[in-house]
Amino acid sequence: MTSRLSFATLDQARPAARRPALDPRAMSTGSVHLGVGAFHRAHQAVFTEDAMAAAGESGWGIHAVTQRSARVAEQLDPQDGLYGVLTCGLDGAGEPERSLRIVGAVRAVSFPGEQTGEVLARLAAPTTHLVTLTVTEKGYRRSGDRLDLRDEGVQADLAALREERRTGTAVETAAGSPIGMLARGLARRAHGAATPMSVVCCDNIVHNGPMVGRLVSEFLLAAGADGAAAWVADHVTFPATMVDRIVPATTAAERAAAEAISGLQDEGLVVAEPYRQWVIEDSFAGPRPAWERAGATLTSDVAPFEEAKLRILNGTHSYLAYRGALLGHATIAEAVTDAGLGAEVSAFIDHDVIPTLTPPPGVDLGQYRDSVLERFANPALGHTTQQVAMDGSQKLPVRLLGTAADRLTAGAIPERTARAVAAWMVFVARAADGSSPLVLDDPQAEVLGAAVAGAASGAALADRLLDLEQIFPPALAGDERFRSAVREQVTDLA
Ligand code: CS2
Repeated sequence: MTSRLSFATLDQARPAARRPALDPRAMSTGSVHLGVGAFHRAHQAVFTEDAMAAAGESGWGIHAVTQRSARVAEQLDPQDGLYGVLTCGLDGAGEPERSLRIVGAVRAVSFPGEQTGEVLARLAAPTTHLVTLTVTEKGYRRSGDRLDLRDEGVQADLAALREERRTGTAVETAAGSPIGMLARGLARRAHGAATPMSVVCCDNIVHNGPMVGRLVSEFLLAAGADGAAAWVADHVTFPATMVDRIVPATTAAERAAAEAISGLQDEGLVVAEPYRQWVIEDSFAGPRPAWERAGATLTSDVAPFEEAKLRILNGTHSYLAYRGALLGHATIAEAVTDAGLGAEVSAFIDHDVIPTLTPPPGVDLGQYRDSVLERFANPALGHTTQQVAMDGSQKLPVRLLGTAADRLTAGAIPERTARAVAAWMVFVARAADGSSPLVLDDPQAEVLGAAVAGAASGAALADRLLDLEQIFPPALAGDERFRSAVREQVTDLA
């Protein structure tokens, strides 16, 4: 039987598997990460480990926290936090090429269920200088731009903080939401060590850092913790970031491939493309890993990078996911290499997206488009259209609707963006009526299902979904030029 990856077996890993860049046993923990999915393990954890190795530091081990379940803890605890990143690229001849590195930067994993106390203590500790987050769009529990104070998880956290303040003793009720957990930790910090902290949002959301700062403040004020809110405003920074690496869900075949390389079983394996990018606003309240020495860009203005990435990469990803799934393509690579669809998304980027963007310093947007489409076409990746199609109600506003609004303001009709939106609508309708293998995996699935049920025509389907204010800002939905473009495109696609 193959042994499982852990400190005890690390030395038995075959030489083809790259070992951690520095000895994980010698690391101390300097940061907390909320939302330890595959993306964090393939992105920030790798940058952090490389930064520690480059700078000869060992103080940036990560205390990672799952959003809800204990699953990642079950994967990583028996492995002493070690896991592999299987990179799937192409060699010079265009043949699939895989390489494996073992990462050791994740030093502990907690899940909110029973371990909220541990996490709160870690957030309050003066040795913690940094929090990073990848909790996905829906994890922020927003309603419009604001924290949804009616959300059950947020309410549980508000009750816990009120109780802690009222009794003056630590309340460790299970965290119900990532923002609640973070704000409860920051409130303790404010009244304890009061050491400054930096909170780095790594989700695909417009102006992600400031958004998290606002939600934390709203939470603290709603809990009556005005003093903590004022302390946070003065001592905690929320740098904005642009994060990029394609990280599909890991399959059994990939676990077997990694095991064949290392000779060790790895339940925490993640899969990624070779490319990775991280642009970070240089606004830190205390020390941070030397991420720039691991290839990250520290800059005073992330906005142009963020906007180009969200609108070109993520916008096109969603377009390919919905249109591709409707055309029967299982993967993004199949969808983008479908000649018709490939041309369609290129034209979308050129005609609708690029005119809305300011090129980031040193970036040619045409080249950026080509590199994104080439990355999507990587056949070694197996990123499914169904995976990217998930959570459309949360993703559309960030990825597509800003483009549409900006084109309308400029006096142009964003026909191609309307087609992308229409593809989502038809996808929703087909997935909701159960007549196809498509799955509607979305926190708003019920609302969407009710909205599309019985829509008698393409135009009716478009109207019903456009009327959902939690997705379509009224100014956009009320623009007749946009509405009729979407109606036409839905009719065409349906
Ligand atoms: C994708 C992203 O699943 C999705 O919605 O668009 O996860 C994408 O792969 C990453 O943002 C790439 O950086």
